[in-house]
Amino acid sequence: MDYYSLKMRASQRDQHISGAERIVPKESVENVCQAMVRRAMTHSKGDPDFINVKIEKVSAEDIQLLKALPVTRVDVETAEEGLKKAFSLLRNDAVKSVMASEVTPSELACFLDDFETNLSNLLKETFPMRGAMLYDIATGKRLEPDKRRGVRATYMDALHSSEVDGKKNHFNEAIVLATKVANAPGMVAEICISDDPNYVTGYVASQKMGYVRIMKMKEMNDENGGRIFLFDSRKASAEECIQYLQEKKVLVEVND
Ligand code: WAQ
Ligand code: MG
Repeated sequence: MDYYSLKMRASQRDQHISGAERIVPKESVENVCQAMVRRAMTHSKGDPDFINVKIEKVSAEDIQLLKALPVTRVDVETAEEGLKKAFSLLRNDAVKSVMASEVTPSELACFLDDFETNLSNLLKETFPMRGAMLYDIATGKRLEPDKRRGVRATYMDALHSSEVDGKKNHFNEAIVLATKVANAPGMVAEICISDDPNYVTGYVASQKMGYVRIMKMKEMNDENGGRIFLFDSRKASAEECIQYLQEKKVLVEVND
């Protein structure tokens, strides 16, 4: 069966308003395209003066099918508690990854000293980015070729996701993205906080921990958000990881 990738982005005076992407069977292309245009035209951020819709054929054998990460949730009272929880989960996975390669105890201690400080500092800088930071836990360095934009995961969708879905559903989109990201070469884990001022739920995710929703990671009306992909350059090269994130076609089987 032939599939098509559809991508939409809309802007107003060069400011991004809305975007969406799907991978759907041939017979759904028209309807999905219409739904995307509707999404662009009815966005709360305003009327677009530019909409770009790109439609590309994808052959079925180039598509990787993945099972969605298992989902759990953590309820917290405050954003501070949510962030603390997120960091401790990320730390677990990062330590496992570090321990899997030959490191001395002092290297490990050094890594742990810096880990949380580095991450929380980086999270303060993700706001203006359209993509994610790619943070190398082996060196503490950022690996995105374009540091202002970051790295974007693309070419992914839920398998059999409802045909015409004009509205953004934060969770449905995030579980698909997180599943693809967790399967990228060398990937250790991900942390995500929405840049939507009224969406305070975020998540951390990895193949080891699954997708962990953390119900509050920032205060209401705060538009600071962002994503950091934690990567281990001892396991794969940044190039192959980025290539997977940007080019591999992925459909995610979501159990609903
Ligand atoms: N690839 C890499 N980074 C991205 C991408 C992408 N395709 N899309 C967005 N980002 C980055 C970008 O810097 C955004 O500012 C940031 O992530 C947040 O994106 O279980 O809505 O689309 O309910 O605002 C989480 C759902 C929702 C939690 C996350 O992210 C739950 C969300 P947003
Ligand atoms: Mg957003």
